[in-house]
Amino acid sequence: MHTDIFSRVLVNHFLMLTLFIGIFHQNALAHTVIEPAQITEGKKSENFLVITHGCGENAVMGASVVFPDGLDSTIAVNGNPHTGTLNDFVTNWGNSIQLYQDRSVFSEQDVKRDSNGNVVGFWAGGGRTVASHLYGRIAFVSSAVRINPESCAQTIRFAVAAADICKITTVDNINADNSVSLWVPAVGSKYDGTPGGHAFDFPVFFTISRDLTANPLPESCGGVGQQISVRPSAAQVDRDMPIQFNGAQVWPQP
Ligand SMILES: [Cu+2]
Repeated sequence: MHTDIFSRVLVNHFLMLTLFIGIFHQNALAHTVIEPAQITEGKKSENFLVITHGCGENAVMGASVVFPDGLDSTIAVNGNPHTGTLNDFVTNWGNSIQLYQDRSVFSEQDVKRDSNGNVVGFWAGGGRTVASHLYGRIAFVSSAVRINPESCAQTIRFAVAAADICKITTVDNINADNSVSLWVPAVGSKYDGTPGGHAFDFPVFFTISRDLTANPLPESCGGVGQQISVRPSAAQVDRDMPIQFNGAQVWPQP
């Protein structure tokens, strides 16, 4: 009887411990990010998309990345909806991203373009995979972005949608069986993921900060800069997330 209770307590403790280690382990894992996550306006920057884990135990076979195009994006100023355009805060956002060709991680890659022909994202995939416990990085460059000198914008934070793909499925099945890891702003697209699921509404952020020396705040701002946030529209995410290769959609499965 005594041993029985003792062993039950022990088993309970062991379960608790496993649970805690599980939770801790999940928190200890980094999410996929852009590094550096913050750059200064007016300066070109060398960046990486860093893939930080697989989909559960599944290795990553490719990644798809979409930046808000600024055409039909949702803009907020200090958290309040802004009805004007992105040009009110950034004067040259279109075509700010270019991908480096580098086959050291995946064998194929290309940029994604909007209706104006501007690069709005990129993908990489095929060849070998990135092991679920290792990091992989995809190099890109961002050109000198300029903050509108007449605005009070101090930082512009872009919510970038990214997917690490471990299994190719149709769009209806992307959330099943550790097929993808999504870092997507939940804007109502097909790539929102599952509420409460891994990294739900936890996009990859890319922030441009104002160069307060070269581009000081106008006096009308009263010395207080604004935080601008830019999220892509659901229509843009749905249009730009799929990967086209040689004229055919290869992910999600059409
Ligand atoms: Cu994660």
